[in-house]
Amino acid sequence: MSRNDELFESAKAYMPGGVNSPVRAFRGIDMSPRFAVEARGCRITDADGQDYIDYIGAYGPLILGHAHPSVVDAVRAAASRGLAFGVPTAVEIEMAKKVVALVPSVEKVRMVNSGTEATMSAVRLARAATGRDQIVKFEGCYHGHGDSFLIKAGSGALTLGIPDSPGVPASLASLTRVARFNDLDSVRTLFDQEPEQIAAIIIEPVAGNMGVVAPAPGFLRGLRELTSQHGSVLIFDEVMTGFRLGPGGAQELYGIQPDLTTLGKVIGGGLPVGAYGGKASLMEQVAPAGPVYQAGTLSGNPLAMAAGLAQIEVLEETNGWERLEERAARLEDGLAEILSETDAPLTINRVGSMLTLFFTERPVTDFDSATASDRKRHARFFRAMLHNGIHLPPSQFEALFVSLAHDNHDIDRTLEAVRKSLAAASEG
Ligand code: KE4
Repeated sequence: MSRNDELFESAKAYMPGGVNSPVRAFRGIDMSPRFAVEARGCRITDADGQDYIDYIGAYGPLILGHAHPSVVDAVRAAASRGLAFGVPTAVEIEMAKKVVALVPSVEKVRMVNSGTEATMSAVRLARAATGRDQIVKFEGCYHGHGDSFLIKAGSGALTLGIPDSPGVPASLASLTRVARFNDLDSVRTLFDQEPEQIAAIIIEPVAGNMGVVAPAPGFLRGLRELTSQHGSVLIFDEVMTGFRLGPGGAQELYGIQPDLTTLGKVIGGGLPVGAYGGKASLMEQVAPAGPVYQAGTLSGNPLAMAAGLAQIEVLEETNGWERLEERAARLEDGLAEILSETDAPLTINRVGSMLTLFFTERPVTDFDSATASDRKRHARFFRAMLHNGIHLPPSQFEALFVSLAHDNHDIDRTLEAVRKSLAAASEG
């Protein structure tokens, strides 16, 4: 038995499914997960001493790659001064100033400890600010594991949400409406059916959790117009896209200003972090400035702030976002060339340094077209890529993340592995 397998057997004895987050368990991939021992740059080493070029990047935080010296030094220096204080620190002001300076719609921001906390808090604030209870989310978008988001589209015209997990009360689920990504009519219908009932629309402006799906032209602007028209709050969940698609994230890329934005991942550099922010008129309603309660023992933790600031500063000082675009475009161009030489059913979706290779020949523009992908073929491809030294995210419905640590040689090695692995994937 390999060391990875031994560790997984041991892990399952103490943790549900042997992991602390479900996606890490490699479910549907028909093999046990690789246990990371260490990582540097774009390479990760597992418990059996195998090295891989890594495209998980901890699902988004590691935009500079693993253990970047500037980030490690910043965390080490912060740790030497204490790990947490329970009183404010100046570094929290630096992070808040950075977010306000770079994210177009954010005038005030609150740090929390995860993307889930950020989205839960943003929805609570939107409900308080509007006095309404209903929210709209989109099929295929993931906003963390808050009860109001673990909802799937119900049947029937009202598309009443129904729980997508045991433990979510039906009464709460019924306050979430589910619309279709890139389908403005599905949103208009909800407003027509229940005008003035909807507190907020929450969306990943570029979906990353059904695989990467870009907003269709006019879709985000349509949401902005509908929410403004109906007095609802527009929440952009930029936990994945924030500070990744550029300094101002998706809202800068597409020129749409939401009322609230949630952030995470990149701003923590790999340490636990989340944030929500927006117009001062909204954020001033959050305790202790206002009545909307939200709190967190380790919110704004100085080590997470130091790591996030170090990442952002390296990106700003080294033209990082432009270089990231060049690397990701090289990968996409190489994949497109390979696809032109094969009859494998494949579709590439890329926005910036987020990319998904869907095993379907149809364009992927929403949840239905994404889930039409051949998951078994994807699993064979994943296993073959791992065998060829490339660690992709273990799900058809996750994004690959290109980091600044992926150089041209790494990208070219990846493309060689894709050629070999597609052949292996096509054998049943
Ligand atoms: P966390 O609570 O996992 O920090 O963030 C939740 C979240 C919220 N919004 C968006 C757009 C997100 O992508 C996420 C978390 N992303 C997943 C990856 N698809 C986290 C990986 C995991 O669950 O282990």
